[in-house]
Amino acid sequence: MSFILPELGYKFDALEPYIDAKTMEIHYTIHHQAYVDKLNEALTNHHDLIKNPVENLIRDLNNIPGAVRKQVQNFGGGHYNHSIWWKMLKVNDGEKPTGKLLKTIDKSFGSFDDFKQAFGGSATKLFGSGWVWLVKSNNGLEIVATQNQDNPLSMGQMPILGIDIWEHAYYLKYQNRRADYIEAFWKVVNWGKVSENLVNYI
Ligand code: MN3
Repeated sequence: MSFILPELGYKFDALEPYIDAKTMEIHYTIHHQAYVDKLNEALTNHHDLIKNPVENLIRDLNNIPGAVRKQVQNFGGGHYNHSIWWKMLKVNDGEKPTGKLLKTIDKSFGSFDDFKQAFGGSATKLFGSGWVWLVKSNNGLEIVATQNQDNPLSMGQMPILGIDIWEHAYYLKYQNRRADYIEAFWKVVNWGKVSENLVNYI
């Protein structure tokens, strides 16, 4: 057994014009595939680890042997982050959170607009490569930024929405205009999936 690239679930052009088809194709077939390949390569001689779901590996990095811990953190994180992210994306035609998700956002941030501003602000300010997440924690919902391919799961928090802030996620279409990418991101949040994550996450 080894790790495999999961189905994307939609065509490369499904998120046009907000995220372009070429970026999606490269992001999925080259970047995500590379994380999968490098994780498999790193764990070639660790049969006990390779049979685990990737989330189990990154949930407790201290349990990973030191010799491969960094690889699991980087490549396992990259594999896991992208696997959950593809499912969080869908052209939403202006749809907004409803029901329990909206109530929880209001309770944690004041309003949906306040949440968007805080999340977008965190994504704008993130230095270098990383992700910004909306996570479930003991105190309700929080916004967390992670460097590289780290995932909040490693810190005991459950990511229900994320945005990839690596340049490979937006550079072809937006170049240095990260703020435009973040603005466009709101058009492709799959709020139905985020709601599901709030209730069912792992
Ligand atoms: Mn990426």
